Amino acid sequence: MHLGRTYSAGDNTTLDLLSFLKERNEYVSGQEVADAMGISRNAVWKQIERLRKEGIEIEAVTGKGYRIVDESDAFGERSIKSVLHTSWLGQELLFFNEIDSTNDELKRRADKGAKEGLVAVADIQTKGKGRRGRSWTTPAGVNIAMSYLLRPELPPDIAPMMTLIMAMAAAKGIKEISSLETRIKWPNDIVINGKKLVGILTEMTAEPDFIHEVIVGTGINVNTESFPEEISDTATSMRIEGGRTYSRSKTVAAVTEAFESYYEIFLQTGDLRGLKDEYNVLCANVGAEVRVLDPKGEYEGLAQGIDDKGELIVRKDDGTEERVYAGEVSVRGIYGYV
Ligand code: BT5
Repeated sequence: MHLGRTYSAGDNTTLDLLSFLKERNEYVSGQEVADAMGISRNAVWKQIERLRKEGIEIEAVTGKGYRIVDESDAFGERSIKSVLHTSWLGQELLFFNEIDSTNDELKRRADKGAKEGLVAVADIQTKGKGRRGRSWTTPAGVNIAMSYLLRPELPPDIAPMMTLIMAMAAAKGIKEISSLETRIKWPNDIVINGKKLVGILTEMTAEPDFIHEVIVGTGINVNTESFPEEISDTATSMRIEGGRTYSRSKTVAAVTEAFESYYEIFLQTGDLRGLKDEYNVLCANVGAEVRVLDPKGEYEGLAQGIDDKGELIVRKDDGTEERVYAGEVSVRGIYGYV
């Protein structure tokens, strides 16, 4: 019997079983699984039941054994962990079938001392939040709501940069999974064909000179077929754009892996020096006429791209340049949403 790798019983048994069945991709008898993993047949059966509860479809045929039918729809802690290759981000991962808001859940955990790198993912949010009191819809079975807990040892003014790094990570991860070419609408949206595919909400608790925690929350419309009327003209999904469904677990993994590596580049300098060129290529506003909704006075100009701090440089008609800080103001396209 060739196993390819060794398996041991323990906390990761269910995960190992999932990888084992995936690698074999054929019927495997309960006895063979039990021998390979060093657990009893009864334990194998229990683990199979756990995977099924998580939505992973496993066929059981008398005389042949078990086989994974199609796990592309599975969305849960194990299905995400089985494809997530990060070194610290999401190594502790919470999955909720339903939660008020993944950002709020991480805030509660952070208050109790949760560590940097904790990730919360949910299928449904009952009180998903947008910015400034707006709401974010996360209906059942189709989208991703996820939040990261970060505790950078840096001054609080870096918080808006987290939104920009997240946007880059979402664009990269989505491209990897679907080949869809998205653009970033500075600071917190990912758009495609002029419609919103991803929204990002960064929240921070800090003292004047140090950060307790930053929570970066992302909503990704993956398999949504239609949206509520209020947003049907402005929202889109990977499915609508790509014409097929995509694995939410793999999308979470691809985006999270991308975030981890971008974040590490950010940490080398504590700003966006190492990322801004790549950001500016992805940014839909660059070279576009924008209206800056500054509470101190609105103005229009040509967006030039971001600087090292993630501020959007806007050249006004009189030739002077303004730097727009992501935390304070909104930017609108003059000829449309972007
Ligand atoms: C955002 O706010 O775009 C930030 C959204 C962040 C959502 C994530 S999900 C995980 C984490 N937990 C949370 O509770 N939130 C974060 P803003 O730029 O203010 O945009 C909000 C507006 O987008 C709404 O007023 C609607 O017009 C629109 N909208 C709501 N749901 C949408 C969706 N699913 N897709 C596209 N647009 C949507």
